[in-house]
Amino acid sequence: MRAVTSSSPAPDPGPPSVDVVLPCLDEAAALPWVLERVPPGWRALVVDNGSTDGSDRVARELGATVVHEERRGFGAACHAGLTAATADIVCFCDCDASLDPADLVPFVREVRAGEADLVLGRRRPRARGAWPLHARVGNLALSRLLRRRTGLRLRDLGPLRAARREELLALDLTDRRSGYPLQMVVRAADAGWRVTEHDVPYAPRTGTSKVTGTWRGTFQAVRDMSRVLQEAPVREGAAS
Ligand SMILES: Nc1nc2c(ncn2[C@@H]2O[C@H](COP(=O)(O)OP(=O)(O)O)[C@@H](O)[C@H]2O)c(=O)[nH]1
Ligand SMILES: [Mg+2]
Repeated sequence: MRAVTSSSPAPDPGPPSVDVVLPCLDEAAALPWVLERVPPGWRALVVDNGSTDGSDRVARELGATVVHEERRGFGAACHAGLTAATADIVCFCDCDASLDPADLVPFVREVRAGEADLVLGRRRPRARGAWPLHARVGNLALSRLLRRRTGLRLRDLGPLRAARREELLALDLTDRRSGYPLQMVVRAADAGWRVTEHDVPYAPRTGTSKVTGTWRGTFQAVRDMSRVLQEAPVREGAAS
């Protein structure tokens, strides 16, 4: 038997079975809670979007892989994570401790079993203040518009989700701001994906909101999402 010297490289753990994309803008306070809940064997891809609170260092110290994305915007962060991912299945989760990455386990099982192509978490607030009223109302209105546009009956358009990496890339998403999650669902529906939705607990975030907790963020989200809903369906094989 050959002695293992201290200079031997650590055994290659092999490719991750699942990559979890965690868009992150100044979430140092939330990162420990989020990262310790990423299921074993999965890789946490923290996409740092120009944080100034040391989020990248905290994430690295906690064992996450850090991807840097200069361009601001929720979609820019999510898409950089998707591009950096290598696992067959990619999940998305906010990095603010409002959603638990461990809740993604049944989502991944469903995608792996071929029972769904995109699984979404329907946010169920566990405490007052987890979800501001205007955000809830906006989301409900959005679900109606989505149903009219695609026929999909969803009750939320939450950020917790799982799908296959190559199929996600093939959707060719272009939004890089708040329309990204909606565009993913619209294009998935147009492509005939089976989209399912399951309840997940939604807790008040740690730290301050960048989107729905601010007027500017809310206004921008409404504008971005309206634009996505006005897009003509992408037809396969259509000349570009
Ligand atoms: N809005 C926004 N969020 C970003 C950006 N980059 C990363 N994020 C992350 O996206 C997630 C969702 O943002 P959040 O402020 O919680 O939005 P809210 O849940 O609508 O209040 C958080 O994990 C943010 O840190 C960015 O450039 N803009
Ligand atoms: Mg949030």
